[in-house]
Amino acid sequence: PTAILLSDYTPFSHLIDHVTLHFTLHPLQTRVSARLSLRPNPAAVQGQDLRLDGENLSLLSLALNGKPLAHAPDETGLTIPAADLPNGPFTLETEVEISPQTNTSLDGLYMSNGMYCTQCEAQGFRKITFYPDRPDVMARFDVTMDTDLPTQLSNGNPTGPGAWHDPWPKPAYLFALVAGDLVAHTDHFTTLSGRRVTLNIYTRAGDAHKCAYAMDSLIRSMRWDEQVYGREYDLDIFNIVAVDDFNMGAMENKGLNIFNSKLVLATPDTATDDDYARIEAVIAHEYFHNWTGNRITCRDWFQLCLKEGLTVYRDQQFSGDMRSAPVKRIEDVLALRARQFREDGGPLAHAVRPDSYVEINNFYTATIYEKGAEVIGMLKTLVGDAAYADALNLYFTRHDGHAATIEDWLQVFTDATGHDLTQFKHWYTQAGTPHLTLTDDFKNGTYTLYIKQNNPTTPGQPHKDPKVIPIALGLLSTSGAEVLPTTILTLTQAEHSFEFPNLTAKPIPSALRGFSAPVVLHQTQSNTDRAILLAHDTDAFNKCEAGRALAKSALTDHILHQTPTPHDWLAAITAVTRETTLDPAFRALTLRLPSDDDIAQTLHASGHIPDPAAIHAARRTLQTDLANHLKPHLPSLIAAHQTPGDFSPSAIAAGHRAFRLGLLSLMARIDTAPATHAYQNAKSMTEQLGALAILLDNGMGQPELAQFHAQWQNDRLVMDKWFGLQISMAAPDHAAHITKFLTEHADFDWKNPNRFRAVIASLAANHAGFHHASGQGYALLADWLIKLDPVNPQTAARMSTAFETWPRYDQTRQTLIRNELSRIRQTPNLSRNLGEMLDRMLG
Ligand code: BAL
Ligand code: ZN
Repeated sequence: PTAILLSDYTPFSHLIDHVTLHFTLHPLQTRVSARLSLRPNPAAVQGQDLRLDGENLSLLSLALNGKPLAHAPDETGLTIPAADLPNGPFTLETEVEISPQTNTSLDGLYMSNGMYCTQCEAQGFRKITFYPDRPDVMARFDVTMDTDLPTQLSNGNPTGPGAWHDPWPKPAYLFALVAGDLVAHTDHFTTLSGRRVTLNIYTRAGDAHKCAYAMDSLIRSMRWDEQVYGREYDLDIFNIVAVDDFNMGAMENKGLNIFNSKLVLATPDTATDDDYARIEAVIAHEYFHNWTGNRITCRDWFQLCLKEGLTVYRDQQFSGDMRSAPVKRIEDVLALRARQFREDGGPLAHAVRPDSYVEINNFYTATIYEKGAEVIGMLKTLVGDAAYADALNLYFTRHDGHAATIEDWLQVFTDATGHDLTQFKHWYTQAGTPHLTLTDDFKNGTYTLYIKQNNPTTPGQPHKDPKVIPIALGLLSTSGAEVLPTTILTLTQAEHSFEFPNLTAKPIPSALRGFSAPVVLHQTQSNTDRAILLAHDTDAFNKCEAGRALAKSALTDHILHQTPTPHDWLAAITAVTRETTLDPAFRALTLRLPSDDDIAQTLHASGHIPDPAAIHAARRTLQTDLANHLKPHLPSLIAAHQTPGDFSPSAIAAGHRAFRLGLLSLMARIDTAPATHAYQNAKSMTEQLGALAILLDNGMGQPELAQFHAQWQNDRLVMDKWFGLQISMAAPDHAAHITKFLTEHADFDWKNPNRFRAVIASLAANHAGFHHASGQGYALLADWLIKLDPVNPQTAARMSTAFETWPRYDQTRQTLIRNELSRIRQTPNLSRNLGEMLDRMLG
């Protein structure tokens, strides 16, 4: 398949003023009638053929201005030759037949538990009807449907039973239709200007009581977007539907968001605190898309970060405001490093705005989303909060109703703030994570900081220019006093030096406060300085980061030189753990050792070949040493962080639970009885699952696992957890075996993406198990990708990223992985999705 290039963009030949769709729903023979009101696009080359996209559609009839046409479609669409097209407005009518029941790709119109539903982003609409399936073609839609099912939903406002009118022009990827036997959890929201909006969350009967938190999150999101961004909702109704079979997390279709049910349904006994936090974030994310994505959409799919980066940035701000902003920032950065730095450092590295793709669904990545959000955070730091607000207001007024580009976005900032963003644009066009090296000296009362910037090569981009990098810096004295409050240093060149005069002694730098740029920082810091930062830094991110730096140096020293666990780390962590003035959520994060994959990434970045088994062993040794060091304090701390009374999903209550589980996990290195007791007395899924994880991690928990199954066997979302936990907590020697065993379980419904991910992604997440020297983990993943690909290519391609880190490892593992990648590549009729991923990984 040929690559699509950004440089090939041309406007579509025609504009579509209006679309009327009628669906006669049937599992195997759904009929879709479409009437498109078209006219030549004055901005396009005149006299072109009309090319409509279409896949797996049986064309039943075709007429132009009421006159039948005999053109036959090809594999990817339908062409009406220019000779048949009027010069002015005209109407094109088509009728097609499709089969939702047999559509296992979960893309286009498909069925899930007897419900009809759609997923059209990025290119699913072409599986529903012949249409220019590209985001810059925006039209008003009217939709009607025939079905016996009582719940009949589409975009916009209802105009009658099963009839919907969407007054806002939209691209086809925002189209949605749902028909099912569903129940609604209903509430209302009155907007800033007094519009009363009906809010519904639709679920299967029996799940309606699990929607309260999602509804509360939606109402808070609507209010927040008015207060912080001045954005008001623009329809009479806002519907959300929870679907069990869904490739993504959720989808922002205009007025009809469709959600993976795991990101809607929550009760204290079935959802963990992490689930609650994700539900809040994703409900907000999809709602915020109404302005950043829907009212202003993307000109083409190369501009995906225009809506995704900005909307992630907005949902991160929202969660920070709803919860603890510093804790949220630490969590976001840990996730960024785990997913995006990993991607940026391997064969799948690509720019935030790529300039070529084979399959756009392969670009819904951490780089587009999370690095896309970081770039916006840097822009805000560089221009300042007030100028950022001005720029966003200009963006909303200038581009409302349009399909925009990154150039438009940057132009708005230049026009609103006067900043020249020519060099800043490299963040959008050049892939890879910058590495910064910090050195310093102190002479005659002047402290000098030297910063070197290095931008490693990435596939297809051998040359990189220096980037604009905002570094938030503070300086501390050796007694922990702040001698320089946070100051922004802006790098523009490969090397810089910054001088700080009039100091009485050499200070300790606290660089990259708040993680002010998505870069890897190399600095030689003594453990003494790190301990001072951990104890005294006023920046919560760097305070936590100092603890991680201590832990990482202890771990890498242990792995590379068998150095015993250093006392200064044990003492520093103990002090933070016992510091009652600190937020328990923060203490829980500080207590958590870097993950195995993080240590592997760190070792690789410093020129070492990571040994997964050695990393795993070292991490356990350090945990045990920390447990023994903290032992006298553990029982009282564990008792102090019991959350009394009724369950609250608040960040504060969740922080206590997270901290207590962290302490129980350490305690279990010495004695598992408290974890068993915690399991038996759990009052929430967080506590039940957390205690079970601790037991499994220590080779215990078989009776609890059986009890858990008996209790939850009828709850699909909880059973996903039961499947996943056994694999993610499995000892390295057993992980592949347990995974294989669970894939033979009667409840392993591998066509359900949540269940598939629960099992297969958990194997990939068990670093030492997946990378076991036997290669069994690699072979098992490859077998399942081959099996899933013809059924659900999007999910198969997504899961293949488990292999993206192959260049990190030793020659034997590299060969094992490359052999598996080649084996998958040789499978006949491999999808374009998985094929592209394998080609990029194989290089
Ligand atoms: N647009 C796809 C799902 C999301 O990012 O919201
Ligand atoms: Zn999004």
